[in-house]
Formats: sequence, C-alpha cells, structure tokens
Amino acid sequence: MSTLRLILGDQLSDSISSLDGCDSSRDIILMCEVWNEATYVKHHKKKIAFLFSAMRHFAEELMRQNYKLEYTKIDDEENAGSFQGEIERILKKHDIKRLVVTYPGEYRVLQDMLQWQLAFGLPVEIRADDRFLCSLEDFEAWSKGRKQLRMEYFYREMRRKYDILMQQSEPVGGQWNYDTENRKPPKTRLKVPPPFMGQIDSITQEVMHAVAERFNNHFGDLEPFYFAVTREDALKVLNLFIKERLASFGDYQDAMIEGEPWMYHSHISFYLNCGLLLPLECARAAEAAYLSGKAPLNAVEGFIRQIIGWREYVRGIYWLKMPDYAQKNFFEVTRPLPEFFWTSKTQMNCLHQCISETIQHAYAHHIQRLMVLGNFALLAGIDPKYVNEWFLIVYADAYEWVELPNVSGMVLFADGGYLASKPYAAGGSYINKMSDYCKHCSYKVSKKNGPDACPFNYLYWDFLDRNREKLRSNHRISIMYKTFDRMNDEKKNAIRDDSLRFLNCIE
Ligand code: FAD
Ligand code: DLZ
Ligand code: SF4
Repeated sequence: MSTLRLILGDQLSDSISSLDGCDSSRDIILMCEVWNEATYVKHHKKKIAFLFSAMRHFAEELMRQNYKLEYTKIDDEENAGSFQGEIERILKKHDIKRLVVTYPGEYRVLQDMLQWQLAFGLPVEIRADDRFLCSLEDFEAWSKGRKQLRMEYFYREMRRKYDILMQQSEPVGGQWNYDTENRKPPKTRLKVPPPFMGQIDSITQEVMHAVAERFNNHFGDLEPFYFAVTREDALKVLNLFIKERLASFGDYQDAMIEGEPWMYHSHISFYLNCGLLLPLECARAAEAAYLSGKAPLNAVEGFIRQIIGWREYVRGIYWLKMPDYAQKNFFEVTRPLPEFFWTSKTQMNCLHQCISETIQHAYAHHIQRLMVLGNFALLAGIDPKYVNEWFLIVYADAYEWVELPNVSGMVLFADGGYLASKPYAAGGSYINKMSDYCKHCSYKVSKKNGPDACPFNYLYWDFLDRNREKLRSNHRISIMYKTFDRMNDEKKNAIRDDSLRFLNCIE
C-alpha cells in the first residue's frame, strides 16, 4: 500500500509540502496535464505551453531523483480531462491507501479537493503551502479586528519577521518605504537590457506542437517562445535581473515606453507563481545586492516590498475573503469588455500598446496593468467578472489567488475599499507623464473634450460624477469633487456627452 502524492502545475518546487515524508521506493507521484485546467478559462497559448513544459521538465527532474512518477500528457489517449478523473485512473492501477496534496492556489480547486475523501473513500491530507512567507492562519490573525487592511503595516511585520533590510529593530536607511523616489518618467534614450531568451528543447517543442493543435482558438501568440521552463533557467532570469536591471528598478518602476515591454522589471512572476523560484531567495538576492553596493536602497526596498509585501498580502486577502470576493461589484457596473481587449484594435495608443504586448508576451508590467488597462476598465465601468476573466486568461503569471485581489481590489475598487484606500483612477496626463504613448496617439492628451480629446480625460470626471454617492465619503477623493463642482454647466455637460458618445461607441 502506498501514498499517492498529487503535484499541480503551479507546485513545481522540490520543497513542496506534498512531498514531505515521501517514500520514493513506494509512493506514487501524479502530475497531469488536464483539459479542465487548460480551458476553465481559455488561457493564453503561451501560458499553457509554459506550464506544460515546466511540468514536464520538473517531472524529469523527479524521475532523475528516483521518484515513482505517473505523468499524463494532454494528448494521451486515456487522459480523463480532470484531476479527479486522473486520480481515479491511478487508484485502479495502484494499491493506494491515502492521498496527499498541497493547498491549491484557487478556491475552485480547493472545493474539488474537499470532496475527494468521500469520492475516493480514502483519507485525503491537504497540507499548507509553506512556500509562502505568511501562513493563512497568521494572516487571519493579523487581520482580526482591523476594519481596513493596509499593505504597508503588513509589510513592516514581514520585514521584521524575516529580518530583511533591518538594522536591529529599525529599517535600513531609517525609512520603511522609498516609493516617492520610484516615480521617474522615462528618459528618451534609456538603454534597457535585453530580457532572458530561453532555448526551445525537444520537450518544449513537443508541448508547443500540442498547444498549437489543441488550443489554437485561445488568445495570444504561441511563438516566439523564450520563457525559462526549468529551475536552473529561472535562477538565471533572477540573477540577470539582479545584475542588469535591479539598480534601475526603482527609478523606472512606473515608466512605460513604446516597444519596451520588459523595462527594468524582473519578469520572475511566472516562475515564482509556479514554484520554480521561491520568494525568500528572490528577496535575499536583492538584499545581498544592496549590502554589496550593487544596487541602491530605493530599488532594493521597492522590489522586496513587492515580493514579501504585496504578493503575500493579496494571497492573504484572497483566502480570507473567498468565495464572496469574486462576486464583489461595488459600483454595480454591467458593461461588457470591449472587443479591442482581445484584438488590440483601438485608436487609443496606450491601450493598443499594452494589449499588443500582452498578446505577444503573455506579460505586461504592473503599471501597464494598473494605470492603463485597469484604469480604463474602471473608468468605463466594465463588469468586474469580465475584467477578472480577461486578466486570468491573458497573463502567464495569472492564478486566481493573485489575479482577483489585484483586479477586483486594487484596480476596480469592487470590494468598496477593503484592499485599496481609494480607486486608482487617473486621466490622460498621468499616462502622458509616465510614458511616451501619447506622442503617437490619434487622440490629443492635452484636449479635455471633443471627438479628438483623450478619452481618459472626460471618462475620469464622468466616473467620479456617476459614482458620487458611493465615493463622496472617501476623504482621499473629496478634493476632486470640489474641483468638479467648480466647473460650469457647459463643461460638465461636455464631459457627460463625450463620455456617453464614447462608451456607446465601444459597445
Ligand atoms: P516586478 O515588477 O519585477 O515585481 C517583482 C515581483 O513582485 C513580481 O514578480 C510579483 O511576484 C511581485 N508583485 C509585484 N506586484 C505585485 C502585486 N500587486 N501583487 C502580487 N505580487 C506582486 N501578478 C501576478 O503574479 N499574477 C497576476 O495574475 C497579476 N495580475 C495583476 C492584475 C492587475 C490588474 C494588476 C494591477 C497587477 C497584477 N499583478 C499580478 C501584479 C503585478 O502586475 C505582477 O506581479 C508583475 O507585473 C509581474 O511582473 P514582474 O515579475 O516583472 O514584476
Ligand atoms: C494553469 C494550469 C493549466 C493551464 N493546466 C494545468 C494542468 O493541466 N495541470 C495542472 O496540474 N495544473 C494546470 N494549471 C495550474 C492549475 O490551474 C492550478 O494548479 C490551479 O489553478 C490551482 O492553483
Ligand atoms: Fe492614451 Fe489618451 Fe495618451 Fe492616447 S492620448 S495614448 S488615449 S492617454
């Protein structure tokens, strides 16, 4: 009698808790590429290829370490198409006494797992995912009694707990957060280093073939494919970032340049979220770069905050608030997603650039997601369920635990302010300041109204006007209402008319 240990596609870490205590001479490890996971939303082709290839490489590594492995490929004839179906097949083939899994990244998968014990008539042990730095119990304890959760306070606790960038009990440099230094607009001739370009080996080649055949109607470009698919290569991505990009990460964290999708970001979210990299090793690598004088504090602190702060914080909120969080719609909006989110065909150059890059790379950096794509969805009043589905589909780092709080909480304010203290709404001048997109746009960012005015300009005021009842008590927004109220009626009507015309048009 042996134990069956299921490893999911985003659990590709040697240290995954489902392997703890594994008897490699008897226990069976199951990994399976299943139709249900690849299609419950129609993931970007590159995301599926990346994950299947990373899974196959990880499986090879486990076999090299003499584990007994059952691996089902997407095109295996007997593939049952779901985790449950695949487990049933293994139970028929082997003498299994219990099933061990690690806590999944999505609520829907947890619900599935919770009924396996009954379905299979076996003990099922669901172990904590200790690759995260804050356990779900610790997050819940931290959140107790707080009406609003603020990332900054959570982050400080994580700095103390892991003794990162600390001098005894004080933050290195005397400040916890150097964000005010991290908002430099792009310079015209920045020399952004090239990103990591992984080689396509025979495993990736075979996966790409299967994806092209089976998922051809999914969003996005499959080729060129250059992601790392092994831990060894993912470590190279991390090291390249530390060496070539980290020093400028802070300065240009919010900057956007046409034709430069990768900027000075790390591009490690794909690998962190599927387990090829671990959060603490990334944070420690950045800390070491600061301590050896290779990168300035504003860059290093900013990067570490994203990983030990934001990443852990959104996961905590997800598990604390699910399943209700997925239904949140504070502004009660119902507009469908405009077609151009799938095609990139729009005259608005900022959206065109960010969507085209998403189609090509299954990647956009944070400010593109937040201040261009997300900001537009917020101002246009697009229903959170469509916006969430889009973000879950299009990015290779997207799993619901991280995607949903970012979209519903940070971008759409759909939770009414539980995660963010105010909506991140902005007009065209923000995008113009932080990018060069407006230079090549059909609309004029300097114009506030009329057919050739930048739509962000009037949509911004129309959004505030439409949602006055819901936002008036938010003191961080009240100054904007004072400005709106000082406008004359002609101006206010122009804002409403332009917005109505534009929004009718995108439908
Ligand atoms: P860097 O800018 O180099 O940051 C380093 C790391 O910090 C990232 O790899 C990531 O692990 C972490 N990080 C940074 N910001 C966040 C954040 N807000 N939440 C969680 N982790 C963070 N991130 C995802 O991993 N998956 C998603 O599906 C996802 N969806 C998003 C949707 C929206 C609307 C927004 C505004 C943000 C979203 N993010 C998501 C957060 C962030 O945009 C990405 O983590 C980041 O762009 C990944 O690129 P990078 O690795 O180059 O990040
Ligand atoms: C995202 C994804 C995809 C596309 N395919 C698979 C798969 O075939 N097999 C698998 O084990 N995992 C896959 N995943 C990742 C899962 O969706 C992920 O493990 C769950 O969403 C829980 O986080
Ligand atoms: Fe975007 Fe407006 Fe600038 Fe055009 S003018 S790129 S729509 S912000």
